[in-house]
Amino acid sequence: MSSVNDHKNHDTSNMGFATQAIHAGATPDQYGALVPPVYMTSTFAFETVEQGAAMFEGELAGHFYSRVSNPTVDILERRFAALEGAAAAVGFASGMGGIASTLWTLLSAGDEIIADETLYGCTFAFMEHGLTKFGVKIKYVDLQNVDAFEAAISADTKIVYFETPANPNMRLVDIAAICEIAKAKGLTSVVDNTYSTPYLTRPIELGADLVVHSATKYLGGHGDLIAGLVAGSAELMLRIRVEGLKDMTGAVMSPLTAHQIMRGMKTLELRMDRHCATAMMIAEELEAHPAVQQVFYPGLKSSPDHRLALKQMYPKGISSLGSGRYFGGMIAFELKGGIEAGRTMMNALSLVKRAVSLGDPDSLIQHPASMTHASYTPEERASHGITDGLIRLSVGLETPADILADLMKGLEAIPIMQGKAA
Ligand code: 4LM
Repeated sequence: MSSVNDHKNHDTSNMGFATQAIHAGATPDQYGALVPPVYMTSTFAFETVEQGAAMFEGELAGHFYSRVSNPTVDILERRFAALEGAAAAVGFASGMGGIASTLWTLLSAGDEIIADETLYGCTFAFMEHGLTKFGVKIKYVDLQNVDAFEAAISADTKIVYFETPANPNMRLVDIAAICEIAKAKGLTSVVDNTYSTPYLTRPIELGADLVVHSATKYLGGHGDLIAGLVAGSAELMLRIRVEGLKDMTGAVMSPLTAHQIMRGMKTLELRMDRHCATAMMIAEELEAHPAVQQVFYPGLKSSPDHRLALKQMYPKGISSLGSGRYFGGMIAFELKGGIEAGRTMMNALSLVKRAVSLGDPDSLIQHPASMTHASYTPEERASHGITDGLIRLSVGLETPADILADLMKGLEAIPIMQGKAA
């Protein structure tokens, strides 16, 4: 197998986040092309039969089939690994492709995962309805409670898995505290860093073994692709590539998608600064609005996770010019009139689009209980902390005052705001 990810061509490792997002992993081509060529090829010719055999044996590095590795995807993988502070990374066809490839590589029948109570709906469905079909056990634990996590670990536990901030209710998990226990107990820790991005949080530096992403979101950053990325040690990533990706899911990233993600990542820091600054402003405005019951945003002083966010989400020493308000671009909130008021509000919006997904330049709003988290039963949602009245907003890159004005127009449409009964 090719040993991609293990060579350095252009050492940017001591440089800033934005520099790495633009340059890390670059391999100059024969023409000096600034943007890496898109190698749209399924296969690669061997010079000799012996050379091909050596690549299949893993004795010789190189690309031989694009389900295993591809030069364009390889540059993205090395660039992304640098951003996450990881030794290696692998690209996938989707976030779910990366999560499935990772967990199928690491688990066998009889093993147990401890997962946080709040997970993206399809990740929950994959665990609850997919992995369990193959004899894997799932234990859901509130991972904000470190003692409960330690107490839940059994002889069968192999993995601890969580999102922070969690989709959709914005709960934060203390990565360092959970991963320290995981390490001491011999578990593999897997953190879904989609909401934070490596600009705000680098789980590997905090002790995590693996970081998974829906690259569909902030990394791609333009709402025009579906992709996943996973980062970790060279040894784990090679296993995930040759077992989970090559043989189990085949969920391979297209070289064209890798090109689009690299274009998107060049502005990740700039975009995140704007997402964060606008989201902070909107969270404060929503919290002050009479129709709003509660806002869930770690940047708010009222958030129970604010202190942890200051510790875990602040890109210390990385950004030289940022806004200083770094709590991500996602907000969840509930209205006093419940989901009925929520439907009225969302249907009255015109700039902010009613759509799932997140991290796009376009502001997006959706109702988790009937959309992204509809794969939970109502009882499961209740016990996993996903309320029916919750509304999720992905704050985009439009002019901040325009996003706010549209949201205020939506809130004004609620009967309670017009003096009528809610
Ligand atoms: C959504 N999310 O929430 P792909 N991990 C997290 C996610 O939010 C998602 C995935 C993985 C949404 C999609 C409709 C935290 C997806 C899965 O969609 O397979 O790239 O990622 O709106």
